[in-house]
Amino acid sequence: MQNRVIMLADFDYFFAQCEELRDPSIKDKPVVVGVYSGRTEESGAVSTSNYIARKFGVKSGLPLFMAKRKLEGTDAVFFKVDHEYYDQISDRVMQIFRTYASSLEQVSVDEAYLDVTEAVDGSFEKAMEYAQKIKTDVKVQVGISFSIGIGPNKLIAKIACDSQKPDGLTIVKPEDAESFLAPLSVDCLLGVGKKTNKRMEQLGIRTIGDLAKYDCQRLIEVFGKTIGIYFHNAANGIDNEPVVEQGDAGSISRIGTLKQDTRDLDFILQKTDELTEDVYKDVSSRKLSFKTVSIYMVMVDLSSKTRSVTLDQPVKDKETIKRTARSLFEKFLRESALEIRRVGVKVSGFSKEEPNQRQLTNFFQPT
Ligand code: TTP
Ligand code: CA
Repeated sequence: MQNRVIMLADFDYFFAQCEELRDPSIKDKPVVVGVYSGRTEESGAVSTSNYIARKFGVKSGLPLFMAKRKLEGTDAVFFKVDHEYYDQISDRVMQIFRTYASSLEQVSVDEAYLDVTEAVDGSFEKAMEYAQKIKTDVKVQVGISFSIGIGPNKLIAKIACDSQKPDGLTIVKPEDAESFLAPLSVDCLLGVGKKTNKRMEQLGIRTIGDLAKYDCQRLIEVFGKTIGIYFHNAANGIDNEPVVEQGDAGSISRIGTLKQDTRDLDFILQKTDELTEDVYKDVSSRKLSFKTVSIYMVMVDLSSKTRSVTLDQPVKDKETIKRTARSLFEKFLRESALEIRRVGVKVSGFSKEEPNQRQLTNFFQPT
């Protein structure tokens, strides 16, 4: 098989950068975007901040009143999240990415994998130039900067991207993968959270290099077969997951990352209900009816799964999406033992006519 060349693009301080784009006069000030819970004027948390604000210790998750305190005496500006605007910017960038990649996998509002193997003839030398070209194109057309990681697979592209931000461009050739990964802490790997990190520490595993050399059989005993093998492969830079397009012209979908890996139905549904609101907004603004509802899951071992139901008749209401997603997740959780990292909701099988009318009339006609 030909060497793959995969990129991960991750937009810099995304929500705050969008605000700077809307009003460039704030560029040299600390910029904070927050979610206001509405309880008091000050209650809520920081969604993200620009790098100037980060120098003051203001980062995602910090309570807003603390952010205000840390930025006292500066000319900091605060914004409420405006998802609609950020989604529009994101869509424009993704459209440009699409013209450069043979497949594009959008993983969140500000992150996407691009399979550029064909475009660069499998050459890592060409990939560097190609990435620069994409960066410039997006900067000129939309005005957004982002970091790119390039590697022989998604796993390495992701770690490469995280290693240099903002406006980074990091390339890891296949022959350098081992030496690139070895010194990094194991928690750079997807799926290694606090608990797993601690467990690994007890086993004497601190770096990815330690993990790569660790006996695979023993890993399987400790973490179970799927996860044990995943850790062994990941540490050795092995990842065969393809870059998969999410959705197509005939579908509307949203994907999001859960705050923590979980198998808790209510926790998952909280996220999917949020995603459903966005999907529904899109569906209703285009006056569409749909017949199929699907859910999408990325598991802790990075494998992805989908489940769907096709209804007898087209519908167009939000509750059907929520209810169907719930029953699909209930069923899925019974079938799979792994924790889930990301979830998605999709509707497809569109029609434009008013749903149900004709069928209902038929139904009531005497035979
Ligand atoms: P990230 O990519 O994690 O962060 P970022 O783009 O703000 O900064 P970086 O330059 O480090 O990539 O998240 C993308 C967006 O998701 C971010 O702009 C705001 C939102 N977000 C939240 O709302 N809450 C959070 O806790 C995090 C981490 C992100
Ligand atoms: Ca980002």
